[in-house]
Amino acid sequence: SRTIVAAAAQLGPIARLDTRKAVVERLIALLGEAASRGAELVVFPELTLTTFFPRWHMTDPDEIDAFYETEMPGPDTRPLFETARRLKIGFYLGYAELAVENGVKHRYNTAILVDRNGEIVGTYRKIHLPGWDRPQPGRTAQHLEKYYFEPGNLGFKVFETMGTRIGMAICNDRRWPETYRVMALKGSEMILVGYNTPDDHTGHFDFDSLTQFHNQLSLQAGAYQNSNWVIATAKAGHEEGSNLIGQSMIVAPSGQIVAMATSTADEVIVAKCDLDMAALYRKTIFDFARHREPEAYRLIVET
Ligand code: CDT
Repeated sequence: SRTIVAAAAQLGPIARLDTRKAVVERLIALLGEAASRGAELVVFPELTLTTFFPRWHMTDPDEIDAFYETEMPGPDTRPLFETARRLKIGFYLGYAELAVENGVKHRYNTAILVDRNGEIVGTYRKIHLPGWDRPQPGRTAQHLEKYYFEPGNLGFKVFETMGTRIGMAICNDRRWPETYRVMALKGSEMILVGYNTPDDHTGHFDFDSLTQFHNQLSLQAGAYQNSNWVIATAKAGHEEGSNLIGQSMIVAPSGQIVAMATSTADEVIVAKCDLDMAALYRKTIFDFARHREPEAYRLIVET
């Protein structure tokens, strides 16, 4: 059967003053460990290169710009690409992107897919941006993704590469069923997700105390209901006063978790993914062509 050995390379906290160079050294170490355990594809978190800066309300443009990448790879990230090429390992990397489109600056929460030759073969810009576009009074921790980013303009694409069909999502996207379904309808077999999830992300203790359960629930349901492997990777741990959950995991198309991180530090988890498992569910309970009833779903896209 067709298989790919995939890894989630969870990162522990990144401090505000940590340099890109120091972070990339950690990524290279994780890549090396993943390769030594047989991985062919490694998934890094959302906004991998810096601390999770949307927790702060910054107003100085230079201070803000310092968190974004204007080229990929750039001088700091090139060693990661070179190592991946040498190890023949593909990767997913999330970062803050400052793009100039038609002469206008745009800011996106972005992930790229790099193949085993070190070439960028796919780009995704986060569509579901959680939080607010201005600071919320009374909250100790802010979540200002709508202030720092605009919604992605590339849709949910599926990339044929590394012997499979891969889709990408970023953090909050994983909670929305539409994310997985659009890519599954395009034939994805694997969905890669990086995330940063603070344990107080809603500000309501009743919900926040269920944060890890909701992480698991979303990823397992997304995998099963869409017959996809899901590789989900956290940035975790105590980061600048925020507690980010870990629980990086690899979920099979059956919805079963086949590997999960046990720490909130830098940690690699690996699983051999049988890609034909995606087809198995799609030929049976989730045979979309035979069983879906799109006429009954119109409201979902009409409102
Ligand atoms: N990064 C990200 O999208 N985090 C959200 C939590 C914040 S909601 C205000 C998530 O869905 O995990």
